[in-house]
Amino acid sequence: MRPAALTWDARPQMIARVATDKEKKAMTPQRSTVLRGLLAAGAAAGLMAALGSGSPASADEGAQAAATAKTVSMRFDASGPRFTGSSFVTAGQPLRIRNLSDPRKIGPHTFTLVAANVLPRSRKAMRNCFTPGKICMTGAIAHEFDEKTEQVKRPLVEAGLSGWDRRFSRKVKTGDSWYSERQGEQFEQVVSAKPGTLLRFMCIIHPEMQGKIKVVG
Ligand SMILES: [Cu+2]
Repeated sequence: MRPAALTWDARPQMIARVATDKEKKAMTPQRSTVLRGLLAAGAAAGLMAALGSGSPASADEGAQAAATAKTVSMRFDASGPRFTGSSFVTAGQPLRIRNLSDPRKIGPHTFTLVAANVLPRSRKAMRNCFTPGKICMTGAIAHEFDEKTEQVKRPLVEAGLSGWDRRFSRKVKTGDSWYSERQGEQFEQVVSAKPGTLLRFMCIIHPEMQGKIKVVG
């Protein structure tokens, strides 16, 4: 594991440099699958927005369609990149994640289950999220981000029981996570976490994108 982590050591500097380049040509569409560009988008657009609110996904947009899957959406608007969606989901039922934002504007997203102890809460923690041992880098490694090709080899990281249950934590360096780089893309699987669980989630590309959903019986 250590060699993989070492190759990431230069990443924060690289992100900062790319962010600067990106600012210069803000109107130039970035290559769609370049995580580097995404990180830049996160640094340039993300960290400036929504830091104060830290608002969880709370608008229960799935309530009116109780028979269908509960949904969490990835969005980007004047409030910055954020999650919106259901505040609760029934154990054993599907939870659907939708990417509604334009990757040319904000980059791709991940929906990554995380324990409270790895969630970056401060501006500084978000800025340092892509350093060894921190959740953004741990998650990128789990997704098998290839620095040479700049491709994500493993868009779906499935850990623990089948479905949404396993959270990345300080001790457990893997968890359930879905990577999306296309607008309109969606993914769903059942919630295998027990009733009573509070599932926290974040986007490892935009660390200020955070939310939580309660698992009910
Ligand atoms: Cu994101």
